Amino acid sequence: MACLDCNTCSSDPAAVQMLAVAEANNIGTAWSRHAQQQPQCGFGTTGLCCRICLKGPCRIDPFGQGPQFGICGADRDTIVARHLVRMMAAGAAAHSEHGRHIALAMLHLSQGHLHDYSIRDEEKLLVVAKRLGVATEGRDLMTIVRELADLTLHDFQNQNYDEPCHWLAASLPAPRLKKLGDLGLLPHNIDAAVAQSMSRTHLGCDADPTNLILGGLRVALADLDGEMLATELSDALFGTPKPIVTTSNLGVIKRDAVNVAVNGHNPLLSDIICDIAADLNDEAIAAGAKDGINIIGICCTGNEVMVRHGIPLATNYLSQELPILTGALDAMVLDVQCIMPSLPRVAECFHTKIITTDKQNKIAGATHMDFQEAKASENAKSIVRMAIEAFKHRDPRRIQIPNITQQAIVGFSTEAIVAALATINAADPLQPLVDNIVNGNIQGVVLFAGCNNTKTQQDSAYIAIARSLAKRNVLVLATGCAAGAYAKAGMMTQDATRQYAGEGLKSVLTAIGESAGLGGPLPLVLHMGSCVDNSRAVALATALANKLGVDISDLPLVASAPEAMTEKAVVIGSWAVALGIPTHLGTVPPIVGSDVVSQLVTTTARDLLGGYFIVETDPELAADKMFAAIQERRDGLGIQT
Ligand code: XCC
Repeated sequence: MACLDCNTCSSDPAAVQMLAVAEANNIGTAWSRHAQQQPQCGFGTTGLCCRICLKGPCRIDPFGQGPQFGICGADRDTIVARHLVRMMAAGAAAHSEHGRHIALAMLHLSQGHLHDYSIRDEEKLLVVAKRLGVATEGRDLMTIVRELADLTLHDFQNQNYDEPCHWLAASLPAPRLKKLGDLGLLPHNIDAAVAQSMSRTHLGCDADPTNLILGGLRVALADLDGEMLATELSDALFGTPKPIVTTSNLGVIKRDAVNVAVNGHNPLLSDIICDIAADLNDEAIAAGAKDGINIIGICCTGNEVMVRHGIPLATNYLSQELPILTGALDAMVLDVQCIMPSLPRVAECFHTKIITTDKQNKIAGATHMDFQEAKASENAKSIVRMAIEAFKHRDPRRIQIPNITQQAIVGFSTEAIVAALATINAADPLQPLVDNIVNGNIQGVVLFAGCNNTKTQQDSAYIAIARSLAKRNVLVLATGCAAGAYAKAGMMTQDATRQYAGEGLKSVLTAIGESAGLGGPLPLVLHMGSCVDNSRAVALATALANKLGVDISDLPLVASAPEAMTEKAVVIGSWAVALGIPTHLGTVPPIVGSDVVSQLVTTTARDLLGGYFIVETDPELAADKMFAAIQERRDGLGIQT
């Protein structure tokens, strides 16, 4: 094992503790594998390695001394742009496949094929149905569900290039829709946008970097469509998140319980596991686990069940191997995305059962249970029973659970934020937010999204940037592994607000929190949900823009992904730019080998769309740059304070 200073790997003390266990037992983790990968390839890092055809790989000399063209004749700009577009397409495919899965579940529910699901939030269903133009008055609920599912699936099937995807068209502010439409960026069909991205980047196709990047933005907006429908339909099925108090970090694993972690992204199975867990408590107790079944979350499946049901979050992406090292994790249930293939190897050293559940996402060495929505409860029970069985094979001498937990107040969906504001002004809930932005108590809003990346110390930039901006009275929202970082670090608490918020922000969070019945301020960082729930932040921005009669690009709103890592993070950042949002990346994307592409996603994007990327690896400088972007927007709106 490459020797590591665990403190430089993660700012999370529980992760540091478990990394020492990994070192002592010679068990590989993402961090030791990162060390073994050094030095990483400079051509790949700058985007100058082309692997699109079998004549390659072709490499462009970044310094201009060696080859400047690939064998087919592609130059650095074409190579960088093509690979970037392919990353966006993969990200869009991932999010929208998740969305399709939910939409199909809705369809099958309406057809009477699913007995373990229902519409738990009828009000939400009716609101989104109306927004999408589905008639609701006096109609049977399942007829509405059926039409909404059909309309949603049309976004995957429409062949009329001039008809934009329904969810985008029904959700974005009019000026933004017009701008995107005029530039030809509104996708008509999510699947087609992904296929066209792959097709235009094939050898011998689109070689114009500008045209390629514009195509990339079209698929990025298709990704947003997929995220929107995934979020909204999941809310209808499983409930719209409301504020709830829970806990986070590895200390949520209980010595005397059967611990079952749900990891991945899709709530279709994990939500049912949460439902049925209590039914099997007696079996767990009979097996010797006096605290019964303990469900915990990892990554975005963790976020889904955390914001809806208050399930404790054990950890975020990068430390997903570490719960196994506690010796007390009995099963980890995997669905899709951001799952490390190393999990079965780590679990081999312990008793933990690793269970894959999606037939498109298997891992060698894991047990596969083919999850089917039609048998959801039955499948969920079998999985929990596997965990109970595994519990019997624990080695009590190897149990080391870090005694570290943090409280986390989570569940701030757009609806929950608006409801909290409505306790101040029922007739016009957004007005208090607008008033406080205008009077300067709130300077602006930042959305933290995105992953963990071994290129930086886990979670530390999230924490540093958020504290710096909160001190300057910027309201902080978070999703995905960003939200996981804040939950673990105790930044989703009322104490964090008291400690880190600037005076203006603190007064607003306190007024809203108290009026909403929280008995104190709102937490410093508002947990909006999983990665697809970045669409919630778009909904909030849209509501604000509509209220003010402006475009999203006029709002004092920035986004940040200090540890961007996946193709999904690339595509989220890209649609944020397309919506007009200045978007910070704390890891350097593989585009720096092309000045033309770098220019396109910064200066040109800004001129055309108002949004642009800010690449900055230093957290303090990043906070300064985002704050400056917020000030620029305030100036644009004529707000002087
Ligand atoms: Fe990134 Fe989205 Fe994955 Fe976490 S889980 S590593 S995409 S932040 Ni959503």
